[in-house]
Amino acid sequence: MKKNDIGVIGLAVMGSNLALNMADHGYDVALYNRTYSVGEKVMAENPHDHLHLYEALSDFVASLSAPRKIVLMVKAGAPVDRVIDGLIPLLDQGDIIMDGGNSNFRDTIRRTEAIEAQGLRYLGVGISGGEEGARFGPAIMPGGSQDAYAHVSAILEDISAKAEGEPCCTYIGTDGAGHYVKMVHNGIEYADMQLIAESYSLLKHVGGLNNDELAETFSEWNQGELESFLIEITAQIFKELDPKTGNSLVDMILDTAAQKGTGKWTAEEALNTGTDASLLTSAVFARFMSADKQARVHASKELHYDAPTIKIEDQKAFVNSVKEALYASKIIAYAQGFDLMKRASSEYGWNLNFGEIAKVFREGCIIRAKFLNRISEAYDKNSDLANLMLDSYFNEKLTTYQKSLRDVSSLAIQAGISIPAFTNAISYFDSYRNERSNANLIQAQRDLFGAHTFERIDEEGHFHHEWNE
Ligand code: NBP
Repeated sequence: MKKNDIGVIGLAVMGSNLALNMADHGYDVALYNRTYSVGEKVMAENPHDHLHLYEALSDFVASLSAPRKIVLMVKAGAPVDRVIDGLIPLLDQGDIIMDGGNSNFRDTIRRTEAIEAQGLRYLGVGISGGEEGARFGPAIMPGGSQDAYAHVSAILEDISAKAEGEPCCTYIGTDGAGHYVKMVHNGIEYADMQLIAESYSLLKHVGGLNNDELAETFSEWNQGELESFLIEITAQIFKELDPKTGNSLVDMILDTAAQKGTGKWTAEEALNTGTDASLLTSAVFARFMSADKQARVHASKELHYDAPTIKIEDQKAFVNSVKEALYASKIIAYAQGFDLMKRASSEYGWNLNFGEIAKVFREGCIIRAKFLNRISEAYDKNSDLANLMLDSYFNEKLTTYQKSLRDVSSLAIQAGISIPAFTNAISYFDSYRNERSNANLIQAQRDLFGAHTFERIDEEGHFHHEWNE
């Protein structure tokens, strides 16, 4: 009997759709889920000649061709370890386990070491695109040994999204590299969403746009350099009506944003690697603040600011300024995300290829955007680019658009509208281009209270000064 090409364990939203995607590409896919009835439901709802469900894990494993290729699509964290523990006794040398969930890259590094020590092979595979992506073509970021990747590259590339005919799937680097890049993708996604949300605040509260005008504005923006999945769905959201009340649905949604952890990990990694990712991090903090609804409702009655009336003389020009501010900030968000990956690459020994990573993000994933081609071109021109903002295209855009970012940020501050991502963007830009910072004073303070020493501008070495009492 013909053996199955690949197996999928975990048949919730992501696993079932990924399996269907593989089956559509002609692969015979073995399926297993801890709760068998979940698998039965998937089979009943999606009958497919290439899908084969097994009740016993041993039968699932035995049905696979050698070397066995098994994708785990279970909840990240302890469930991944539980499934691996159950699988290991059933596998043979050289078999390949792939974790396609949002695992923490440190767990992936640990699992790679433990599993490969037993003669098996392990890949940590970042997959982005949600349900739709999994079903019809996600962006895929595989990490692990290249030898293991060679056995699964054809399947992963087949099922991935395609951008200009190229698969949005490329080998990222050893052990946790794939999950790291997926984590940073999610950190950038948080920033992209926060910047769009802040643009919404400005357009609505300062510009006075109603939801129909907002829909039209975002649709227009999606025709130009901001063209992206997130701008497209934002335009769509403003058109949607609430079936219960007939109001705009967006106005009926509670203003508390949820999060599942990858944004927080990105912020932690910024601190761990000593990277200024203040814009990305501000997007995570903004979600925390949004979730503190009760405190905000209370504070809104206690903390007052009499905002001056801000009159926008030319609404069209204001909308254009917000667009330029958004584009400039988006450049800065990606500059921080890629800087984080650059530092991680050297810290964890991954030798990441940033041009290829930008290409993988072009389709299938949530941050897919026209803009990604520019990033990949920038790294094609100079693979060792110190910061994305220094690329000639992005430099020119920042030179032109920074005025709008400064203008709308000032207006928002005057109006009392919170815009942490915009203000962090301009602050990062100004601190990165500042040849002489104010840290001379910090060093003086450190030396005065703690004898931490300082370096001098005119002489090599570390000095301590006996400060006057
Ligand atoms: P979930 O993250 O909701 O996980 C549900 C699956 O995990 C079910 O198959 C469940 O089996 C299984 N599972 C659990 Br929970 N504990 C288990 C255990 N101890 N042993 C065996 N199986 C266990 O599924 P998902 O939303 O499809 O996501 C799968 C992975 O993909 C996650 O890591 C997620 O973060 C990642 N991801 C999700 C999205 C998205 O848009 N949803 C996007 C990108 C990445 P059961 O049926 O028996 O409970």
